[in-house]
Amino acid sequence: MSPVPPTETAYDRRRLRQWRDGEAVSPGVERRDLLRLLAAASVAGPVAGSFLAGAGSAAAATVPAAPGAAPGIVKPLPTDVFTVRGTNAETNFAALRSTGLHTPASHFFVRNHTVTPRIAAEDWSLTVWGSGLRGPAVEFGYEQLRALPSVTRTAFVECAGNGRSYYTTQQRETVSGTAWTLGAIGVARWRGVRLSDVLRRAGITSRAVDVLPRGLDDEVVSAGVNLGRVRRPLPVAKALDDVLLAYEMNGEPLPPDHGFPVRLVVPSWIGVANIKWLGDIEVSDQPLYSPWNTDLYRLFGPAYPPEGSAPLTRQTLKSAFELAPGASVPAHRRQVLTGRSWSGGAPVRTVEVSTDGGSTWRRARLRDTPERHSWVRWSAEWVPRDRGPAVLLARATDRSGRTQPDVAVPNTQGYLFDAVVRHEVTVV
Ligand SMILES: Nc1nc2c(c(=O)[nH]1)N[C@H]1C(S)=C(S)[C@@H](COP(=O)(O)O)O[C@H]1N2
Ligand SMILES: [Mo]
Repeated sequence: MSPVPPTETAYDRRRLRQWRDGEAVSPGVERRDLLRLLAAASVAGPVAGSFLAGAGSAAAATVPAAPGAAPGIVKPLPTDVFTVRGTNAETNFAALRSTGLHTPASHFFVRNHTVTPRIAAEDWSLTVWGSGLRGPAVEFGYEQLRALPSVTRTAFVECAGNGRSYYTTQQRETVSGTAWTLGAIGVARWRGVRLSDVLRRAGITSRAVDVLPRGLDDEVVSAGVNLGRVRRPLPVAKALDDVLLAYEMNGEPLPPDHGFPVRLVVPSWIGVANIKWLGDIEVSDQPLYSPWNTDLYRLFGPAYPPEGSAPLTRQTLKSAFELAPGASVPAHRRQVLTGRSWSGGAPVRTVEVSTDGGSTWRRARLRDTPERHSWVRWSAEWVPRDRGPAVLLARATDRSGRTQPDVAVPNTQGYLFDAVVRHEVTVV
């Protein structure tokens, strides 16, 4: 079988229309609740913000976490490595300077809608079921999955809201959701089974159109609406292309916070596609919906139609310095500025750096061969002269020809920030 890769626009402008017309189903969520969420999501500003905050960042607003601790995250969160944001932990980019291409699990950001569940491999199984299968539901145990042919792939997992805070700080826009800077991304070597192998073994038919992987973590309740368990449909073309059921991260079993025993890895797609603590996969011969591809993870705002953009698929283009915000740098001494750039669209081609707020630019030296689904490390030398505030900028261009713009097109939920970030430092 040679699956047709889904295009950004084809997936899936039709879905919302089909759902509205009653042609698509959204198991577990009342139609009126989805309509409410959808209506709220279409309204720009604080109303949508507070209504949707629950699904994006409930705990950020309501649970005051102690420094270095996030409710529900199992691994240690040292304050030099992570910034806790509600139930989530953002990687401090400066802490990546000492790490390699792959982000160690100890440094990998965590995005939890609720809390990390503790699941024993012996008690776990994956159920594959639905109208898109030839027969009844099929179960796969942990050892059974591990016995299937495995593949290893380097891929980033990056939250769709990564960089969201810059819509506010650089562009003065009001957006809802967790106020990430640039550290809601990590790159790992994932080992696991091809989703396509499992779907074929389960008896997927040519009538299947969507698959809906679902996590075993708690149901998500947002503004009194129970959205059910985290789940987001994937079109069959992507599911059969390069998606993994991963059970290892950087050569070790998945840590609890990153989805033990098994998670989905959907290369180059937005973070929420990478369902952790996978429990079941519905294979459907009808288009499927969940809150995570209807009101959430679409673009709403003046630049988009009232029903929002198509559901988000691939990540965008970004660059970050491995340097603390507001860092002090000594004058008249040679600095090696380092950072990373990545794109969900194509491998990075070039990275340019400016140390004078964008007046002049020079090429950074790429320290890795750019690959799809990954980032590239880079460096640039700088001898700061004038004492006082300075603004550093890094701008990537990928092989599709896209370059990071000066301004990102706003959307109410602050997804897919792609503009060049102004990194302020002080020369002392
Ligand atoms: N079951 C489940 N899967 C999930 C989530 C979740 O809360 N529950 N969060 C999603 C989101 S929004 C992101 S960005 C990634 C984060 O993966 P990480 O925590 O391993 O970095 O997991 C995704 N998968
Ligand atoms: Mo995310």
